[in-house]
Amino acid sequence: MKNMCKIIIVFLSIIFISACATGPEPMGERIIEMNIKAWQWGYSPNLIRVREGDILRLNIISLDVEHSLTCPELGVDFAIPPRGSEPVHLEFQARARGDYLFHCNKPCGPGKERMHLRLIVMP
Ligand SMILES: [Cu+2]
Repeated sequence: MKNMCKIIIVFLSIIFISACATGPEPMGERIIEMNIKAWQWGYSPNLIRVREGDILRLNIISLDVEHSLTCPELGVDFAIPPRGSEPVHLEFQARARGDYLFHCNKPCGPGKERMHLRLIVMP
């Protein structure tokens, strides 16, 4: 009898898990929320992979001076206030697949040319 109960529980669990499982979400329905740190001279994380149509919600802080998150190709030029400020929030949709490079356009020091965040938008 105990074995029969175990079999029924396993069977019902499989049915429940199958009912909960979903396939890939349709384009444009995923919201990707991430915390980004900027500092002299980098971003963390510095690589983000999303799918075409995803909406990115970035909560960004600086660990030191003023920076920016800038990508002319995506029409993004977003100032990041210096350390001690509240996080700033940037939201945009990854509309087209591609490999995008964000940089800092603020005069934050001699290493600013090394500040890059790569966004890969996959099909
Ligand atoms: Cu900077």
